[in-house]
Amino acid sequence: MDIVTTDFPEHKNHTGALTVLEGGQHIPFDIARVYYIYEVPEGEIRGHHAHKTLQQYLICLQGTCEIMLDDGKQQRTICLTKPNRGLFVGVNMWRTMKFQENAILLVLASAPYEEEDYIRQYEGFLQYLQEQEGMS
Ligand code: T46
Repeated sequence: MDIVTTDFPEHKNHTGALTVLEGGQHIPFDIARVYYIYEVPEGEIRGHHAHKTLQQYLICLQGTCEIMLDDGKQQRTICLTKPNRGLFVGVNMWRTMKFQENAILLVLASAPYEEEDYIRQYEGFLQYLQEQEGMS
């Protein structure tokens, strides 16, 4: 499984740090939606789904988020601890996110919210992957 993380440019001096993400330059898709997840109880796990078409960048703005990715064959866990580091999560990838206390996860998404794009049952995800393989 290929994992793509990007360290976005940081402008740092004695007054603090600023990170910039420019559409068309740092993010490989047009950003259609931004949302962020916060006030998650320590150790809570969210996600448990995959997307059929949605591409996203996940950025942990504060604290630590562990992102578990599963492509149906392999599993990888990526620990996001820096507010200028983004993790690309593409299609057909089962994901769960574990939050440390006070973590804030920012997500840049390639499309508006659409419940039909979610696969929320793991068995259904494996079946969907098999169907996709059969079609290629
Ligand atoms: C993902 C991970 C990283 C909306 O109404 N609009 C939205 O744009 C989103 C993202 C969610 N919602 C509603 C749907 C649910 O009633 O917010 C509620 C919580 O959503 P969900 O349980 O899907 O949240 P997570 O943290 O499990 O997953 C989210 C995204 O949904 C998902 O696409 O990849 O963050």
